[in-house]
Amino acid sequence: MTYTDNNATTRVADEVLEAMLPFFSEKYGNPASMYLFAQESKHPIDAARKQVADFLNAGSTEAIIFTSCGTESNNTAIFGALAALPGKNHFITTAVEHPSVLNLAKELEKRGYSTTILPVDNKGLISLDVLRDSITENTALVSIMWANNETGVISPLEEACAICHEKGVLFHTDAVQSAGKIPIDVQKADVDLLSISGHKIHAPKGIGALYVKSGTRMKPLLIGGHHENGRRAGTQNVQGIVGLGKACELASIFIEDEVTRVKELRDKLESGLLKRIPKSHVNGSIENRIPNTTNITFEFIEGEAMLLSMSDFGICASSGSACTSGSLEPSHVLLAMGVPHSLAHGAVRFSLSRYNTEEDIDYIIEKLPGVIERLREMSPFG
Ligand code: C6P
Repeated sequence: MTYTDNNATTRVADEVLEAMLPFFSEKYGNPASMYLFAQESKHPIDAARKQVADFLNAGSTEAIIFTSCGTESNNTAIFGALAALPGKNHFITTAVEHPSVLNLAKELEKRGYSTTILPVDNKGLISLDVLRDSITENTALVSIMWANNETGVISPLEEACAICHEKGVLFHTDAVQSAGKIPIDVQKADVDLLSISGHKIHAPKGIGALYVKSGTRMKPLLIGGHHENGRRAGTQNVQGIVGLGKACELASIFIEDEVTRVKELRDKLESGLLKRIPKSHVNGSIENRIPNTTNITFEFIEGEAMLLSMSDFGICASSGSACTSGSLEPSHVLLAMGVPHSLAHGAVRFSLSRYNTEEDIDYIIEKLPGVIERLREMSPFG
């Protein structure tokens, strides 16, 4: 199998699995219990919190809340921050966010909030001037993703955050796709809230984290016991937390590989395909991108048909984000960038990880031109 769908999910690193194993059937105590056996699973949570805090340069472990996934981190950040600011009811986000933010914005509208959805240009970038002009006295929170999951385009994050702070507005970023791919320093970026997800960085599915800057007022999304310092109720997912901690430690080590070798592989894949396949082009900014992602439109092709044909050769990629696959609608991200429906339908996202090799890239470059040629012969537009 040739796996190039790492923005959908990643394989769990061997070191992560090894770190997690003792917490299934040996050290399975509930970390909230008093006896010594349970404390054996409490200390590893403290250690993992430190690993996550170090990875983000959070300064303090108190800034980290463990959640179940990126979606929960985004929901906690946005609902939680808005609930703590009842006097203000305006929320700003962008047209290219993941559904865990964009559909939440729609839900907020139903609940009486006013929302502004910032447009993007044909490279997938927001305008800082439009952001500045959109902020009102009533704006409570701005949420802008750090890197887009479909195109890999990186937002002008620090500048956007500075504009919000000048105007006294809280800033959240969905860093699910930038974590592990570009360096993240929450203190340098000065964000108030930041979401990450374990399964995008070689930890398992079912674990995520939210960074909350000290002093940021938040209401919990999940109400119940006093877990996570009263900020997220529910028995802690000890093995997942330990796995996320280890994955963060490894991500710091492998970031160098990501921005050099993985980037070179992505560039080789991209230029190899563009050279061999006529009528193909990259979607989104070429300069401002995370190093592992390329989103390519192959004209006169249905992305879904192409994914199935690629799958026959054991090649895994996606036509957009995994959670909207199966829907017949073209990607909202590409449409927001002004890509016409017909071309948005023919887009394929390849996303690499540190486990990809030169052989993977050579194999895709060898097989894809034939796949496209056959599909184009069958296409009424080809
Ligand atoms: N994107 C994709 O194929 P979860 O899966 O809940 O841990 O994370 C959600 C999420 C939030 N933000 C961004 C930017 C994301 O990319 C994702 C997950 C996957 O693009 C699955 S839809």
